[in-house]
Formats: sequence, structure tokens, C-alpha cells
Amino acid sequence: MNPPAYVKHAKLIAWVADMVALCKPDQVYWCDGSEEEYQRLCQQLVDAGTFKKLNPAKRPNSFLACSDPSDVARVEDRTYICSEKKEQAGPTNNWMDPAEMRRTLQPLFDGCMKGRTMYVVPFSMGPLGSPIAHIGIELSDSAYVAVNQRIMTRMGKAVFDVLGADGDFVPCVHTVGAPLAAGQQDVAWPCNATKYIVHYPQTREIWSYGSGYGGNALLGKKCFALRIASNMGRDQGWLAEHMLILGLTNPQGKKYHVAAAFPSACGKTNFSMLVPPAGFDGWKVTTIGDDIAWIKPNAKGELRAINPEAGYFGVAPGTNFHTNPNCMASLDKNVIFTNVALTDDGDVWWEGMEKDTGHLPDHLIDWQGKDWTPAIAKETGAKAAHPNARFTVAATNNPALDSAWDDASGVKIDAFIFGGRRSTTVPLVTQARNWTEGVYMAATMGSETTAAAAGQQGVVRRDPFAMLPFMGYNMSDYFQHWLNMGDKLKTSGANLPAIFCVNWFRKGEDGKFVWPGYGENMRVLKWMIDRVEGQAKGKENVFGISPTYEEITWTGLDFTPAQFQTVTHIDKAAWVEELKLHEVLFTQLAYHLPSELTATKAAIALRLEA
Ligand code: SAT
Ligand code: MN
Repeated sequence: MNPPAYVKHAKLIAWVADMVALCKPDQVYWCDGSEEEYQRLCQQLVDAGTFKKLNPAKRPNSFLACSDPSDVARVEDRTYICSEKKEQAGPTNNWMDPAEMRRTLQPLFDGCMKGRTMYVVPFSMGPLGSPIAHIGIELSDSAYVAVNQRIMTRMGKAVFDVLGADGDFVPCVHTVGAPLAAGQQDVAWPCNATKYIVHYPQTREIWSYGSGYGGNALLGKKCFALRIASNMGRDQGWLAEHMLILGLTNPQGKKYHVAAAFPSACGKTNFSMLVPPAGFDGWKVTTIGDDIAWIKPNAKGELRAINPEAGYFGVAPGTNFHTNPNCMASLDKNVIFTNVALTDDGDVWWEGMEKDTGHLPDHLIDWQGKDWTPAIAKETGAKAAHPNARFTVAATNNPALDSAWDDASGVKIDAFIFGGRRSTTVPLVTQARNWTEGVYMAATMGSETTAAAAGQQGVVRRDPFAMLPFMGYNMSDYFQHWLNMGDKLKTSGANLPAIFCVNWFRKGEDGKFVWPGYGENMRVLKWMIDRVEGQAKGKENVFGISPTYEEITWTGLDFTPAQFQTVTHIDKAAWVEELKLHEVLFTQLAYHLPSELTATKAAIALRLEA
């Protein structure tokens, strides 16, 4: 129960005591982050039936967890931003008055950990002690959360050294919402049908109830690193973004850093681990982060970025040696898999792996524990792995890990990329002519929804900056924050990063993707670097600058000018419709919407008419 002697932070100790009094766990366990502890907790999860240990000859030190079928993704409609006023949360967030929310949660949290252990999980988002990093303490009654947090964050004892006696931390309370009565048998994946994922931006607190899954439960990720951190960033003059960060080194050894925003499950992990295709000898892509970037301007006006996470919680289905060889190599040991299928020899399998082996397995146990065979799949359409099945793996497993990934001062961002999943309308790549036009592109991004969130898939929704589910305050104020950041950097005389918008997902008349994607995206990256270096002229279109066919390096790929036309052409009629949808968004976001954005839209409309 008592904190270890190395915890010197009176306020933290008092808060934990308060939470123990509220949640009433049977035991309190302070995580130290050691390997011994990790092994012990994993074994405990095996004994509880939550984890299955995989065949060590096939997947050393790896485990499979299968969740309750009702608890497989983030629950956006149960996610709340409880700022003081509704306008501060803005029209894109669920809001409840903080006092009312506290009254709602109080009875739910009262005794919620009965019969369970409360794990005290100290973690740093970002390199320990980095000026860009911040600390959180998660209290959770889930050992699954504790072991995942050890991979996903810098978790353990050393955090208390950084925190000292009075350092700042974000308090995060998480419960699966399934107290156990005396003698009651636990289930393999406890959770509750009632779920609340609650953020109090003013007091920088996170309270999560009822789910054990991913972004609902690993509170360092979306809850802290995006929703709470976006508030910190606005107040303190930095950016918390849903972006991967990659390093790109050219054959001459010059290195660039690119941060790219895509909605969940649109290939950020693949892009961050990209292997350059044939014809790009001497080019190297290295990973700094695959999901989240914290970006702070330094004294020189450079934007310095860190990856606040220490691991990847990536989508397994679709991952194979063609789409992401570095990721497959990362997954060969020390992995926690969630909701993939189990093979008869104790390994894992998911849809997409048949592309590597050339055939489907004869038999599997699917993510719900049922028999799976190709015949059953054909008849019922049953997926062996849930479409949002995930792996949790340490960044240090990644063979393409950037040497600066753990650098406390971050890396300098040279370009931003914003990408949605759109089967029509949006061309392969466009560069904004200036910062404001870039912010406009990011603000009006649209994307077809994916399995990363519970609900209908494949419908186009506006997803500004790929932040729609992760914005911790009013979206329009966030646009303003980006515009202000540009102004500030300009006045400091710094070179602003270039801004590009991409769409890998355009489809042809046959309904198939036209652009080959994956490693071939290197061709687009190279054009971006040529633009940054002033070596590609590009051509102006109604809303930015796009490449000519000749400006793209095509060595090793058979991609005709006609195909290029299909993925790049701007259909004026479609854009007239698209602008109407921007108008719908701007009407929704009218409160505090920066006038620069409406002016940019008007300018595009004029060019469309011309
Ligand atoms: O479940 S998570 O929120 O962690 C993953 C995602 O949506 O990208
Ligand atoms: Mn994400």
C-alpha cells in the first residue's frame, strides 16, 4: 500500500491515497518498470487467462490478448472534454459541465476497484528529463495496462527522479469498471458496458471508466499526448499533433525530418518505416515516431519535434513483408498482440499475411476464440483477426529506428504532410503556397472512417489535422493557434517548414487503388525534398503546387502518364462540391473561426471559377 521510499512527492502520495479511498482496491502496487516486474505481470495475465503465451520458438517472449468482443476500439461517443464552458470544448467534442461530470463519475468510481489491484504507473511522455517531455501517473486496475504502458512509454522508477518533490504530472485514473465481490471469479477481459473517457482540460486530469482497450485505457497516448497536451501546447506555445515523424537521408548524407498527420489506421506506421523502392539507392528512411509528435519552437525559431511515445500500438491486419518489412521485423519478439488470431503451432496470424506465404492457414483460433478455416471464412466472411487488432512493441525493436529518436532536444521539422483517405477528388500531392494555405488544407482534410473507432466505417467525415477525435479544445481556436505559430516563426526570421497535402487512396473506375502506395510513397517524399531544396518547379493549380509527371522519379516503377493523371487531376466539378463541404465545416466551426481561412476559401473559389 505504502509508496516506495524513493517517491518523495507529497502531493502525488496524497492524490494516490485519495484515489485508493475512492476506488477501494484490495491492493496497491507501485510499478518500478523493471524487466522482472514485466515478466511477473505477464505471467499473472497468463494465469488469469487474459494472455496466452505464444510459442517461444516462433515468437519469443510474446503474448496474445483477446478482448471482450464489445471492447475493441476507441469509443468516440463516450469521450468527453469537460472544460469549464461548452465553447471551450467546441462543436466537435462531447462536452459536459465538469461539476456535473464529477457527480456522474463519483458513484461509478466509488469502489470500482474492489477485489482488484491498483497499479500505480509512473510514465514520461518523451525522453526522461527532456524540455519537450511531460510526466503522467496512471492509476489502473488493469495489469494489461501496466505492461502495455511499459512498452508504450518510459515507465518506471526513474520517472520519480525527474518528478522530484514537486514536479508537475498529469493525473490519470483508469478502471475497467468491474469490481469483484468476495470470492467472485474474474473474467479474462473485464470491462463495463458503460464507458466514460473524460478529460478535464483546466485541471489537466484524465478519468477513464469501463474499457480496457487501447486509446481508452493506455491514457498516455490519445488522452494525454493529444487531448490534454493540445491544451498545454496552446497555453505554452507548442504543438501536440497526431503525426508520425520520420528522418529522410539522401545519398549525399543530408538529413531531413518530416512530420505527417493521417487519421487512425491510414498507414502512419507503414509510412514511418518506409523502405525506399528500387531506383532510390542511397536514400534512407528512419523512424522517430509512428503516431504522435510534440513540437516546440526553440530559440532559433526552429520547430523541434519529439515522439512522446516509446513504442508502437499499431494495426496488425494488412501488415506484411510487402506493406511494411521493418514492422514485420520489429514483431519477431517481445510483442503483446491484441485481437489477432492464434495458429495451431502457437503463433499469431492476421489478414494480409497470406500475401507473404501465398496461402491461407488451414486452421486458426480467431480473435473471439472460435475455429477459423478458409471454408468458414468464405461462407461467413468471418475475420480471423479483428480489423482493429493491434500489436504493442518497443520502438527499439524497429530496425529502421532513427538514431535521434530518443534525443532530448528533438529533431528539426523541415516539412509537414497532411493526408486523408479519399477515393476521389483529392490529388496525390499538393504543396501549399504559404503557411496559411497549409493550415487551410489541414483544417479541411476529409477522410473515410476506419475500424480504429467504434461505429460505421468508410463514410467521409471532415477530420481537421487528423485531430477530430483527439482535439482537447475548440477546433477553431486550434486553427488560430497554428496560424499564430506561423506568425511567430516568421517574425523570428526562421524558415517555415513546407506544408503538403497527400492522398494515397484515390481509386480508378474499377474501384481499385491506382497509386501503389507503401514503399512507392518514397517517390512523393523525394519530390517534396526537391521542392524544399528549390529543385522542382512544380505547377500551380487552384489550391497549391503539384508535380509534373517528369518531376517524379519513376525508376523501377511502371506508372504511366495516364495513371498519373488519374491520381493527380483536379476535377473542377468535384472541387465545387468539395468546397461546399468545406463551407459546411466552416459553418459548424463558425465560433472563433480565423478569418484567414474563410479568405483562403474565397480565393480558391475565385480560382475555380476562372
Ligand atoms: O486505440 S488507439 O486510440 O490507441 C489507436 C488509434 O486510434 O490510433
Ligand atoms: Mn493514431
